[in-house]
Amino acid sequence: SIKAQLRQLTIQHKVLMGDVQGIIEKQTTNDTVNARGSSSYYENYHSMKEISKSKEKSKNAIWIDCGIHAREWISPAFCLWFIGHAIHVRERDRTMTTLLEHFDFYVMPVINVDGYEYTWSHPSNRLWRKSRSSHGNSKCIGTDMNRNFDAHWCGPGASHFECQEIYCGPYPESEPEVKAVARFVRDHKDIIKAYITMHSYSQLVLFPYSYTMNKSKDHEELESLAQKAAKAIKRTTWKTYRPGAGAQTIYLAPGGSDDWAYDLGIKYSFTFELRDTGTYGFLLPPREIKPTCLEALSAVKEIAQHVLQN
Ligand code: ING
Ligand code: ZN
Repeated sequence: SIKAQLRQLTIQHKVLMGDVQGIIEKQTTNDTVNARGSSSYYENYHSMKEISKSKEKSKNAIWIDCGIHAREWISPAFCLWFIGHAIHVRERDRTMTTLLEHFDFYVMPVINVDGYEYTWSHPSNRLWRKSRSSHGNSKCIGTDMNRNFDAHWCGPGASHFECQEIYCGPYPESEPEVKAVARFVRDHKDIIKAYITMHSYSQLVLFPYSYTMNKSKDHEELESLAQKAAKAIKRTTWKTYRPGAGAQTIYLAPGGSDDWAYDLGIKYSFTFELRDTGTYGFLLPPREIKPTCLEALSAVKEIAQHVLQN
C-alpha cells in the first residue's frame, strides 16, 4: 500500500540522514553548524556546511544547495551524502582530493526546512512543495522558494495568488530562507565560481535562462558543459539525463535561483532535476538513493573540473 511504502521511504531517508549527520558531527565539528531548525534559523548565517581542506580563507568555492522544494526528498539526501562522501573518501577519490585542494564546497542541505519537515510529519501532505509561511489573512500557506528569487520576479510562469503551487511570495526574497541564501551568495560572489541547485524529478541538467526563452550569452558553453555532465552520469549508472536551458526544456519559470545566481555573475549556474522520470516521481524508492547520489556526484565533478580549467 502507499502508506506502507511511505513509511518505508521515511525510515530509509531517516537512516541516511542520521548516518551522515553523525559523520559530520564527528569529523567536522569545527566547520559545521547544525543544519536543522526552523526558518527563523536563517536569520543568522550559519546554516551552511563548508567542506574545506585548509583553514585559509577566500579560496574559490562551489555552492551546492538542496531541498528548495519540500517533497523532493532525494535532493537533501544528495547534499548530505555528498558531504559524507567528500569527508570519507577524499583521500581515496583522487578527483575529489584535487577538487578539494582548489575549491571550498558550500553545501546547504535543506533550504526549505519547514516544508521538508512538514512532508515528513504529515504523511497526507507528503507532496507539499512550498515553504510554510503565512501571508496576511490568506487562507493559503507557503511560497514557492524557486519563484522567490529576484530574477524577473513573478513574471509569466509564476503566480501572485497565495493558493497556487508557484506562488512567488509578496516580494522578492520575502522568504527568510531565500533571503539568507541570496545574501550569502551575494556576499561571496567573487569566490563562488559555480552555483548548483538540486531538485527532482525528470533527469535534467538545466542552465539559464528559465525566466525567458532567450539564450543567455554563455548558452553554448553552458550547453556543452551540461552535455558533459549528462555523459558523466551515463558512464556512472547508465541513466539518461537531458541537458538544456530551463525555459526551452521544461517551462517558463521566473524567480529561480540559478537564473538569479547567473545574473549576479556566477556563470556556471545549474539546476539538476534528479531521478526519476515519473515511475515513482517524488516517492523515489530507497534503493535508488545511492545510485542517484553517485550519478549526481559524477556530474558535479565534471562541472567543478571544467571550472578549474577555465
Ligand atoms: N523544477 C523547477 C521549478 O522550480 C526550474 C524548474 C529550474 C525553475 C530552474 C526555475 C529555474 O519548477 C522543479 N521540479 O521544481
Ligand atoms: Zn523543485
